[in-house]
Amino acid sequence: MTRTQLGLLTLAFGLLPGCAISAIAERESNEAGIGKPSPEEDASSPEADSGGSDDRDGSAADVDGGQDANLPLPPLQDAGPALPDAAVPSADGGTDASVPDAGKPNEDAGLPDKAPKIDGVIEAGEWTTATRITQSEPTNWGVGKNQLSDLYAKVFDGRLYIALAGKVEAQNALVLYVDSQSTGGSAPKDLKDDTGQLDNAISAALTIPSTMKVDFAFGVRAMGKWGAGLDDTMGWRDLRDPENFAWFDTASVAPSVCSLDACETSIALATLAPTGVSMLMFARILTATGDAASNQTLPYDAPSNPLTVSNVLTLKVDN
Ligand SMILES: [Ca+2]
Ligand SMILES: [Ca+2]
Repeated sequence: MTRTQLGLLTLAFGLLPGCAISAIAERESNEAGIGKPSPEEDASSPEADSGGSDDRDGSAADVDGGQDANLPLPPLQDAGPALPDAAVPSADGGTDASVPDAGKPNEDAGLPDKAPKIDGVIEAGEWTTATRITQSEPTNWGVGKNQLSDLYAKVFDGRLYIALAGKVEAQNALVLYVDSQSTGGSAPKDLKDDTGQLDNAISAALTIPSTMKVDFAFGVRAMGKWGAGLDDTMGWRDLRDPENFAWFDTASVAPSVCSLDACETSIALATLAPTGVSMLMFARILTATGDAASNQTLPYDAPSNPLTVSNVLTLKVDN
């Protein structure tokens, strides 16, 4: 397997003003921002979804489904079939876990590439060979409560590795959408699974480019979590059955860990079963009902209209 160091970053649509894209170079993570209300007081307005250019709007789905955020659902109530185990990546034994890598030089330069350690900590040098995108729009959902600044994506040794720098309150969800299969998938607004703490958020009222149909998603409803099995509030979902998402074990199949300010996860390419040379992805912070999104978008999109996705990350499956 060759490195992803040359991972190609393109955007499906033109970059918008203010877009901060850095495929390889490191930048300071932007934690600055001014105090803004939490989404209860300042959620994006419903009309944000109007005016999208998506020509598949004709079948707008009802993704509401009611507020289930705080219901103590049985863990397996909505679990789909457990999928076959994939190899668990080896830990890389990082020794400086307390130091985020933002702005640091590539300390792995010249060394063999290796798998990131899935521990929720973006360590110095750990993601330097990943494709990285950033955005610096201050959050309008509460500084220190709901934030999203960086997405790292890397294919290594047959697995997709993802890191998301940010945080999310328990009444919301941080979601990464992945289009790995060109022949299938859905627009999020056409997904209809409303059972499970992540499912309404994933089934969000998002308009996406007509060139994209999502097949998988990673989501989390709370920070400070180690994957420990099938988790109602964290992990990967298979969206190929748009009305009954399958889950993946957050420890053995798709290791997932969120510290208080970042999530890391990995999943086998064989599970995502990519059908092309690249995968498309984007991330949002959404209400649990999926009706509103925070203004912070990755890749960067118009902050006033976060429910319309214009820009997506293209990650090469292999080089
Ligand atoms: Ca790590
Ligand atoms: Ca697809």
